[in-house]
Amino acid sequence: PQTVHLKDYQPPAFLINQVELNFKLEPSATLVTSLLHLQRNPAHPDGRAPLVLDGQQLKLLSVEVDGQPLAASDYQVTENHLTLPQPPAEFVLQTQVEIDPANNTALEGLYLSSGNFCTQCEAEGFRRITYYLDRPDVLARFTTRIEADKEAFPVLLSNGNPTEKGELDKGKHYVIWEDPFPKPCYLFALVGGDLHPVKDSYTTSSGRKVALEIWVEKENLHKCDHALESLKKAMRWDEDTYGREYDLDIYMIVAVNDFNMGAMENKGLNIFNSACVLADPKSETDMAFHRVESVVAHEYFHNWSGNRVTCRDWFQLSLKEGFTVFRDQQFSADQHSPAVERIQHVALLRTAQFAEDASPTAHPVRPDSYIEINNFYTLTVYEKGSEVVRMLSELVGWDTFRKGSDLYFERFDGQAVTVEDFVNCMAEVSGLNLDQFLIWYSQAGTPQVKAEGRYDAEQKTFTLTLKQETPPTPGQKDKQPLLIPIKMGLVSRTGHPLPLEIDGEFHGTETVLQLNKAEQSFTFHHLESEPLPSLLRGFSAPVKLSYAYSKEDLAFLLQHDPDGFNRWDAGQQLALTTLQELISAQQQGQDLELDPLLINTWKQLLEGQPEDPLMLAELLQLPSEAYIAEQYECVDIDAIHIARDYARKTLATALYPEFLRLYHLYTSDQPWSAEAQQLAARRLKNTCLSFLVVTDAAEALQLAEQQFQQADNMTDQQAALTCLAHAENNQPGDAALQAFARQWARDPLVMDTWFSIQVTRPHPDALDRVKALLEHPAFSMKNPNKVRAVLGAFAGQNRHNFHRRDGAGYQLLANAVIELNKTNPQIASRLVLPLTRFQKLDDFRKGKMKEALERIQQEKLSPDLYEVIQKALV
Ligand code: B3K
Ligand code: ZN
Repeated sequence: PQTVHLKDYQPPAFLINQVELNFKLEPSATLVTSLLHLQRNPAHPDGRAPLVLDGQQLKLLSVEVDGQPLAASDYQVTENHLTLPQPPAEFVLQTQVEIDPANNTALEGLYLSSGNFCTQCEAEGFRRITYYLDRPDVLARFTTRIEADKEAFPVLLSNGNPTEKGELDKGKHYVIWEDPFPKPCYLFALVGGDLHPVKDSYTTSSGRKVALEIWVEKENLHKCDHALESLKKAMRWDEDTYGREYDLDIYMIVAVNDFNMGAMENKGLNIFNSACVLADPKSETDMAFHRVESVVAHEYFHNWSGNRVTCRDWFQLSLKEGFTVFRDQQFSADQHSPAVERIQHVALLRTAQFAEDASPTAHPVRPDSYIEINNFYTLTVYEKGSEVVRMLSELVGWDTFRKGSDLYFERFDGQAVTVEDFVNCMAEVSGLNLDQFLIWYSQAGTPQVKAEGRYDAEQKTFTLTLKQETPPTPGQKDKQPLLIPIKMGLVSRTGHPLPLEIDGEFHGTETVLQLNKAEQSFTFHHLESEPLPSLLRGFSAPVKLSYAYSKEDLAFLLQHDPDGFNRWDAGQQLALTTLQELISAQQQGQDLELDPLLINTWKQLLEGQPEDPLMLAELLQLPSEAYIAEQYECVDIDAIHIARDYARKTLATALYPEFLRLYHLYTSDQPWSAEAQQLAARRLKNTCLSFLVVTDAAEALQLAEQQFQQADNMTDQQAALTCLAHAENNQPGDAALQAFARQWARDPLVMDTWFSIQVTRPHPDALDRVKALLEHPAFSMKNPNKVRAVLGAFAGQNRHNFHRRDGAGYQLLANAVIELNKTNPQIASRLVLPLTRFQKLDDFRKGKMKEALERIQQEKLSPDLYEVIQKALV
């Protein structure tokens, strides 16, 4: 396979002004006729370059230039290209190809899902539909005519506005769609099937009426309200916050069951994984409701950040993804609790993205080379990319950031641009020099910031010294200092925010320090007594910051830090330090004893009437095993699991009455509502229940069983089921799992959670359960949601069982990867990642993981897997 490099970018040799597509849909033999209005690109250096179109797995039937059939000697066809060596400067090219959607298991291009036609073209799927210049910097106007059997495929959709439809012979019908906005082909979409709409409308701020439609299978019609409401909220929010209005007369969302990722922002016709659009309180949890809202918003926001202004090449992916994730996070923060939203995003970043940064697949937010671009839809490009945009917004301030985004959308509307174009807009409106800031896009790895504080009682000064260092990553040994914004404050030992005076300048009680050298000191004046620093508030930069706090300091900050995020983080650090003591004890064969400081701190949290129950539920989450592992150079899987498990049980036993009191306080017999207070109550109550059940007390198991049976909503039912299925005593859990499967057998999304709950069991039989579930009639390797629910959840969320010393977990995963390599390379390449994270494990496990990878390597690999495995095994 070939490596593509950012430095080799060249503009396309030809431009396409207009595309006319004609589809005759047949499951195993769809005919695609395409008319491309081509013209030489004056910006290309070679005025005689051939026309090289991309195409994969296409059966070419005919080629015509300006209406004249070409002889076979006038063009060349290879596995991936159709080449016209000497085309005219301006002409119309017609090609006709046949494709086989029914056998398309890769779910890229045109395929069938539950009998319905749908497409996925990002990043390079359009070349599996027809010959084309499949690159994001070729923007064209599309007209799409779709013809199909009317009974089997009554609904035919594509981008833009419907302009014509009619009946044809032999029970066929057709529809024509016209998209007035020039777009790259990765935003093309087509749907044909037996689907049903939920309809609404939205009036934009300038008074245009937009039809809104969500298309689903009939049995899911009752699950669309939430997505529809979310869409309207997102449309309003983007007008209010970014001044961005929707531009077509219709906005459609289609739900499909087989989808490689969450959703796709195709112009005017989003296609969604049904898990990211369907939500009903009886069958979906609060978490699923939140996911639907944020994914609907994310795809909607792409209409500007991605579609109207798109990427020059795929290296610029974060230009649209990082910015759009930032926008959807802002949106969610405005709908819910900003602190809790921030906590959850940071928790994901600090475990999964930091782990990626420390792995063989580490790459910068803007990678500089790839073999398979689908491998780069990563946490680094999305989540770290969003952090980079967030830092920009903090550096220039919101009002200026908004001016910069206005300038960006106006200046580049209808164009395909680069990360520099975006950052330059911010530099221009702010007057700041952002050259050093750009390193965030090109340098991989998680920067480490060591902070030290020194109080001088005589001078009444506090000096904060910050040192930054980024560890080497594959292919990038030497790292440069970054511009790191450190939002901070000082807190007095009596719990008050202190005024900040640096070099005679006053900064109120909170400031953003700009760390831009390897080492820098900041001195704060006029401090009567030794303060406690509160650093990296709101997680102002995606770095690992360390400061030598005592556990008492952390307990104090947990109570007194004015920043909500930092209060939570102090609690996490306190728990982490305490857990690390247990881990050492376990490793040295000593008895485990939990520091009473943690118990007492939690006791205080649990007493009285909580001010913010949602936040309290976050404060009561012990750091995950994955996050604990992040702290070590050499990870002891078993000690981490044992220590954390012990801490949970000890806290649960010591604070049983407190958990029980809060459980009852937040249990109500009111019917389910989406309202914030109720949502918070459910989350806190279910957190308490999970601690109660850990004690294995009969009373606690009974409460869980009762909640399981009586719940009128999936949040409560699923939480109780998880408690039961993960309890030490198998019996009530097994009964509940059976009852649940009987109740929900016909709902595939609910069955996904049923699978996941079982494969994340802490018990030693987890792997056997996984094997059994792979044979379950509701499981299918062809359905990505099922693969993620069983294999993804096991490898990702059941660490100590996946990392069993006998290597059985690795073998199981390798077998699945080998199977998926043949059918769905994208999913195979995702699923293999846990096997590549062996750097910090013991030699024995390392050996077993590499063996599993080497076994996969024996296969004829797709470029996707080839790239990942080759990086892991160098
Ligand atoms: N842009 C799509 C992701 C496409 C993934 C292709 N492998 C969804 C999104 O980020 O909104
Ligand atoms: Zn996106």
